[in-house]
Amino acid sequence: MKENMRAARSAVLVGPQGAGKTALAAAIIARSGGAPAALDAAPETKEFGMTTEPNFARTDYLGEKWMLTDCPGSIELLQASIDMMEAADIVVIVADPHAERAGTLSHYLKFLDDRAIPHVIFVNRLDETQTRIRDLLSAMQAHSARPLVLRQAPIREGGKIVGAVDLVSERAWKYREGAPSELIALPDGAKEREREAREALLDTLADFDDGLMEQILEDKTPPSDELYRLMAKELEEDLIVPVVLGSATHGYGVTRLLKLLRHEAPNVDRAAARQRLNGGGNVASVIRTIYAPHAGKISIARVWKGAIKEGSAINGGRVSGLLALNGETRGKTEIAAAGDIVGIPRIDDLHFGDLIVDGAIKRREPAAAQPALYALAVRAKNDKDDVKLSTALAKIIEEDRSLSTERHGDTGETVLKGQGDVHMRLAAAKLRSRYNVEIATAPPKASYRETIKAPADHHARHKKQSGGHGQFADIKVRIKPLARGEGFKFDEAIHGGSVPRQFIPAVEAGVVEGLAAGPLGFPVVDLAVTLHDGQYHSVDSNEMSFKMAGRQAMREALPGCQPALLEPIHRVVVHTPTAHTSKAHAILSSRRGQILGFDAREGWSGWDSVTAMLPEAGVQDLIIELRSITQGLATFESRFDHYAELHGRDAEKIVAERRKEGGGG
Ligand SMILES: Nc1nc2c(ncn2[C@@H]2O[C@H](COP(=O)(O)OP(=O)(O)O)[C@@H](O)[C@H]2O)c(=O)[nH]1
Ligand SMILES: [Mg+2]
Repeated sequence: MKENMRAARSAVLVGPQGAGKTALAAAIIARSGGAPAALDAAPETKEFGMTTEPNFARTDYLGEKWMLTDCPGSIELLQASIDMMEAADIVVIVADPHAERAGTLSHYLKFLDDRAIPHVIFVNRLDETQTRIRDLLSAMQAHSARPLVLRQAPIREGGKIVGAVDLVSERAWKYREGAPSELIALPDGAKEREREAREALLDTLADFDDGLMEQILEDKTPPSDELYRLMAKELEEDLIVPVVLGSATHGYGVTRLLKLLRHEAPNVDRAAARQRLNGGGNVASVIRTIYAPHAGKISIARVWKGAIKEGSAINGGRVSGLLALNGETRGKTEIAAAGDIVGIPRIDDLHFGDLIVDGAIKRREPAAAQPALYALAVRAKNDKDDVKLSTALAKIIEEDRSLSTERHGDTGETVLKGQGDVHMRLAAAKLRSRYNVEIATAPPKASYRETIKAPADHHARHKKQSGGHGQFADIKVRIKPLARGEGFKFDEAIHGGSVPRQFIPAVEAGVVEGLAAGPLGFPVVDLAVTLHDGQYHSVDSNEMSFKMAGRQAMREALPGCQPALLEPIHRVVVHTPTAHTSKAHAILSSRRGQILGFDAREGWSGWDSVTAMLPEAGVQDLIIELRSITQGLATFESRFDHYAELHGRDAEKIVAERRKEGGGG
């Protein structure tokens, strides 16, 4: 690398699935003259027909180095885009040209607005549509806190877009298939529209610059280079969002985009400052982890300052085989300098978010991952693969932090949690193709409980005579229902030592054991048990005997206390674009949800939040139904709130299922 070469900049491509991100990344590489990169080489890409993990590539454009990251578009893989955007110098949102699909940009726009990350929008696929750019722009604007600034006005012939006018230079370009556009005279028909659009652009720029405002008020025309300078400054400060036009597969608008990136994308120090990465001479951070067949763990890091060199040490481990990433190809490199994105192989101590400061790992708490929206109980189809499954799961979870596992406290199931059914199927495909483990999945069981509705007095006697010492314990207990949420209470009212002090804790322990599974087969809650009388035998009584008596008392008495099933109820907040709010209501109601109310979603224009109490059983595949009616956009938060009694057929079904599994009496 030449000493005076500008530090590499990172452009991250995000946007909805099918918008053309991968095609645009390929077009950028081709147009800039970079070595073609095999993008989408992951084995799952074919099976799922989409980008399934970020593609890292690099190219040089007019002597400047670019790190390109092409992200998956599926909303279920949003985490990858979030993590990549966080470390970007500039984000290119690749947009679908249809105004009615503008909402698909909202998750990206919201994140970028909140984090003040510079971003531009590339409206793709303009070869295919007759979309009015004005309508599209206002539809997209509804989802952006920052003003969108159209940088080009389309030139049409017979309804088709054939070129564009740059609204700053006022030069017109005619698109050429797969080649840089041709400079043409501005067609008469486009002049009026060009003037209007340019005025809008100047007005928006002037909103953040008094000097420009004055010039406009005095009817002066600012020079182009002054406008370009302002544009770059306002983009760097994330005050405006430039919008450009084109078609990735035809190569339209690609040179314009490259020039915009070249002149206006900020340097690496801005992203470093945004992440408060000061101090240290050589600073990098881990932005992703991958496990490659044969190569093992590769920590993908971005260098923010100084360099990482082949042969240097990280926490005492030697950096060996530093990798330049270009699509499927991972070439060896000697050094990664500021701005570069590089693969560091086999340093097991490195994890997502870690900083590497002068060869030492500094752990940093990463931003919270996307909350889980969907879960499945998983097990290896073949029992002997159990251990293999848990190691493989740990690896795919390290690669994708919106995936997690949990051991279900009640049922002992391993539950895999993620963002939706595609995410789960992708995990299963990875386990199969990369780790050779087949899994079986099932909806996880809800955490049912049971309680009692009637009190009882019970006398239990545990007695056994077998050779030498016998066992003897006799207790009388009062059992009483408690209010919802009060749990379990035990006390004693023993007079005159009918049950000796030292045996009372044993009675309690036995009762607790007896409550682990009640007559319906579930843990029993919300009841009080009072030990008030009993008998003992000076030789045959011991702790074990009293414990047995406590357990026996519960087993015998509870069926007569009107057992009742309790189901877990979650407080659920569904976030949805306003257009779908009433459908979200309907979905919640159809799942026995009780709507508590709805409101505008805080910080999201054009969105509502609907709050409801929803049985846990209705939370399980809620995201699938919600997405199917909201262009995949709706999401929700959910947390356990309370237990509520469940009667009738629904309850009977659950109890019957539990019996079939061998629980309950
Ligand atoms: N007609 C047309 N098709 C495009 C354009 N850009 C991408 N495509 C096609 O749309 C499909 C999805 O593109 P892809 O780049 O994989 O989308 P991604 O999910 O955003 O990465 C592919 O078949 C592309 O060839 C475009 O500008 N015009
Ligand atoms: Mg793609």
